[in-house]
Amino acid sequence: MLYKKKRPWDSIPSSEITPESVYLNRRQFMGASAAFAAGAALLPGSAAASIRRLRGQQEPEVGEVTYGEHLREDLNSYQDVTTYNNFYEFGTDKRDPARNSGDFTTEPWTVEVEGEVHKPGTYSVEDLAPANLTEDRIYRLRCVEAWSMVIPWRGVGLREIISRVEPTANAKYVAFETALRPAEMPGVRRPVLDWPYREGLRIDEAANELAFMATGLYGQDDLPNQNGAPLRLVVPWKYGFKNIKSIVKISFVEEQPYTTWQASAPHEYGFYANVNPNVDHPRWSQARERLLPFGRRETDMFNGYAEQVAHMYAGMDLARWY
Ligand SMILES: Nc1nc2c(c(=O)[nH]1)N[C@H]1C(S)=C(S)[C@@H](COP(=O)(O)O)O[C@H]1N2
Ligand SMILES: [Mo]
Repeated sequence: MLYKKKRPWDSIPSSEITPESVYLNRRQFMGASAAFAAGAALLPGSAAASIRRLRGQQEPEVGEVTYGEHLREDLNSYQDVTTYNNFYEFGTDKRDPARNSGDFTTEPWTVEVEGEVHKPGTYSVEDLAPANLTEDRIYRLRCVEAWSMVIPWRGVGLREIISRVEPTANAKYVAFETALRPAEMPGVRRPVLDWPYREGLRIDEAANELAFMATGLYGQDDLPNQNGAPLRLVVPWKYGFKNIKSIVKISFVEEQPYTTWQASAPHEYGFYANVNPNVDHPRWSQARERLLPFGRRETDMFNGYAEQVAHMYAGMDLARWY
């Protein structure tokens, strides 16, 4: 689906995304891995070739990639997106999710929708994210650990899912829960976090035009397991940990829900967790970030999406958010 007009999430100039990287044309990133090409373009040819060998860079098997002709963003490579992950259920090393999630069963998959909704029940992925509503969106991902990527997702607007299940007037928040399967998830056999992984949004945040439920990436219909197959939240103005993976339950509730990271370290990880360069993590600065694999950049308020989301936080104390 080719974008007919420029949409809000397309509005970040590539000069802001990676000041130090080259401007890639669509053809280049259709076939190759753009972030790698971007990094490589800064290096002499022989160095680029040896880094490519070292990194075992592969051509992503992308289908018809339809991001819109006007987009000129340098994506992170398929390799970066699928081998440098946080998914603690499969281990805490960045390489663990890719290494340990191969046996994770994502078919069949059902999602329980419960609480303050007119249409509670057990839904399939296809019920919640039907193919005819699927679109591609390129978003920045900014981890609270101060690294970032630019990722091309495929999926549906979260508001489409919300409108299908029809929340009641009492629904003030949405809570999400990840699958918990010790037999398939080696990481949950240790009490690293309070499993199952849980996250939540205020209902207006969930209905914001940017909130997205990914079912695929890089022009492919399915997500790799390490990225949260088969269904994973993407809220690009918030720190990465809000992007809960492999969702099995969605609850509409009246009170602000329990979230795993807030419970584990309340003064380090807040419920809102909006990207904010002015509020440091107690143990490190949030002013800048490492744009993988080779970049550095200033962190933007709301990760660059202030225009679409700042209005939701009018009157709240910015300095108090973690
Ligand atoms: N269930 C679950 N979801 C999760 C995590 C996790 O450990 N478990 N890690 C979060 C963090 S900290 C980040 S930065 C993103 C990383 O997403 P990616 O690996 O697809 O880039 O997933 C988030 N979602
Ligand atoms: Mo993260």
